[in-house]
Amino acid sequence: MSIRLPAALGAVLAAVLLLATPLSAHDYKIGDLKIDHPWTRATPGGAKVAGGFMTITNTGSQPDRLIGGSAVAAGIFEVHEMKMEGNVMRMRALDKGLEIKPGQTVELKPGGFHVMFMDLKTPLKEGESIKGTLIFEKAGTIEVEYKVEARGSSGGHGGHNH
Ligand SMILES: [Cu+2]
Repeated sequence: MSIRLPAALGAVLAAVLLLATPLSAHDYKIGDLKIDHPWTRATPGGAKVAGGFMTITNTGSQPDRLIGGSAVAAGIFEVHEMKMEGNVMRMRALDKGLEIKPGQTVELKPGGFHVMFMDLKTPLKEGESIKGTLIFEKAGTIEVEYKVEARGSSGGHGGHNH
């Protein structure tokens, strides 16, 4: 890099870049784990289930597992895996939790690993944040907030039952 910017201009650019960061970005740290942007989707009236998504990175040297958690609106919280079996999308609860190996980043996303809010007491509304926890086997329990995003956000929990 041979381009030199006056210091003042550099500062302006830095400020612009900071402003460009989406306001919805939020992340958490517990022990060696970094949890980036937990989110969920608005539920149509009466729906009793919703998926929760995030990215988890293990910066340590020991494997850990996401084994549970909670969300204020949900009576039941489970860690799930979803995958195609033939033409059918199937989902199952991960009884031993979701492993995050040292140095690994695991993405929980629609159509893949996710957490499941079940027995919802209130609908999830776009723009709200719902409080909850995530429980890791080694790192312990951390409080997080799930941002509620638009109902149609990528993929879906269609095609399978709870
Ligand atoms: Cu599920």
